[in-house]
Amino acid sequence: MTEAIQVAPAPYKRIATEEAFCPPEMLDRYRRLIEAKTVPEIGFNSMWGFYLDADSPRCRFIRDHLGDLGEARLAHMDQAGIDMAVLALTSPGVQVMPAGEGTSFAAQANDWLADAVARHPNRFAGLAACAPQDAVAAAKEIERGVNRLGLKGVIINSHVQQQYMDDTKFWPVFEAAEALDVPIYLHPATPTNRLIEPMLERGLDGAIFGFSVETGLHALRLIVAGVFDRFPELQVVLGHVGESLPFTLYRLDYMHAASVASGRYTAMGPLKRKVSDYMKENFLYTNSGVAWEPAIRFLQETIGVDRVMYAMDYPYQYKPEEVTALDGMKIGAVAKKAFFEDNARRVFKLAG
Ligand code: 1DF
Ligand code: MN
Repeated sequence: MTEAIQVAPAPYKRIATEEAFCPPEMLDRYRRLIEAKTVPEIGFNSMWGFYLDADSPRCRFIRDHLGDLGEARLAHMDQAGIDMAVLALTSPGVQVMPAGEGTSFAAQANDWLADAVARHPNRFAGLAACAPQDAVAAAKEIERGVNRLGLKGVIINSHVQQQYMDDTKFWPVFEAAEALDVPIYLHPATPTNRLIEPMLERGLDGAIFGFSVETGLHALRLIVAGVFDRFPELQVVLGHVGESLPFTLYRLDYMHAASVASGRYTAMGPLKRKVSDYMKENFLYTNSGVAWEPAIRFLQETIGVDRVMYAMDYPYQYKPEEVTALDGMKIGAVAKKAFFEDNARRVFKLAG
C-alpha cells in the first residue's frame, strides 16, 4: 500500500489522460486464450502469461486495480491529487480476439466504462475501445461509444494482429474519429513478432523500450503512408513523451525528404507537409510514465505548450509523489495549467 500523502492544492485541476482499466472478464478471457495457445502473438502470450499469475507485489497491484472503477481507484487518485482520470481499456484490449468476439467484447467494455463514468462523472471520462480487425464494425462502435455513451475518444493498442493501421483496410476507423471530431489514443502494445525477439531475449520488449519502438513505428507508418493527407483533421495522442519521437524531429524531416528525393522506396512517396508538421498539427502528447521535467519541457518547446498533457499510467506506474514533483516544474503558470488541465479539457471535450 502507498502511504497517504498530503497533496498541496494547485491552481488547476489535475487530469490524468492515460489510465488503464480492464473488466475482470477480459482477464479471464486472456487466460483462456493463452492456455489454449490460440493467439499467435509472442508478446501477448509472454506478457499476459506472466501478469495473470505472477506473485510479485507489482503484478498483484496491477491485477487488483485494473478491474476497479470504484472506491480503491478514487482513493489512489485522491492520494496523488488526481482530480480526473481519462480511462482506456488496457493493452492489447480486444485486438487479439477474433473479429466477431472482439467487436462484441469492445461493446461490453464500453458499456462497463460508461456505467463507471455515469457513477462518477466528475472523476472519470473514458475512451471507446473497438476491434479494428473488423474496421467497419469498429467505426460503428466508435460512433456508438461517442454519440450514445458519451465517450471522449478512441483507444487503439498499436498493431492489430501483427498489422499496422496504415493499411487502407483500417481507415474506416480514422474516418469515424475524424468525422466525430474525437482523438485516437495510439497506445503501446508488445512489439509484433517480427520485432520482438531480440528485445525479449534481454527483457526489453515491454514498457521499458519495446512499447515505444512498436508505437513510434506505428505512428511514423501512419504519417509516411499519408493517413493525415487523407484525414487532415485527425488527431492522434501519443503517450510516453511521444514514444521518444519528438527528440529526433529534425532528423525525421531531413531523412524523410532525402529518402523521397532519392526515390529508393515505392512505399515512401511525397507528402503534403513535413513529418514535423504532422507531428505538430495532428498529434498530441502525454508524459505517461515519464514524470521528468526536462522531457516535458522539451516537448512543450518543440511541439507546443497546447499539445502536451499530463498522464500517470495507473495502475502500471502509481507513484503519487511524481504528481507533486511535476507541480514544481519551472514553467509559467499558464503552461502548467495547460499541461495538467486545459489541454485535456479541450482535446477530450471535458466539461469544465
Ligand atoms: C505496462 C505498461 C503494461 C503500460 C501495459 O499494458 C501498459 C507494463 C499491459 O509496465 O508492463 O499499458 N504502459 O502504458 O506503460
Ligand atoms: Mn499505458
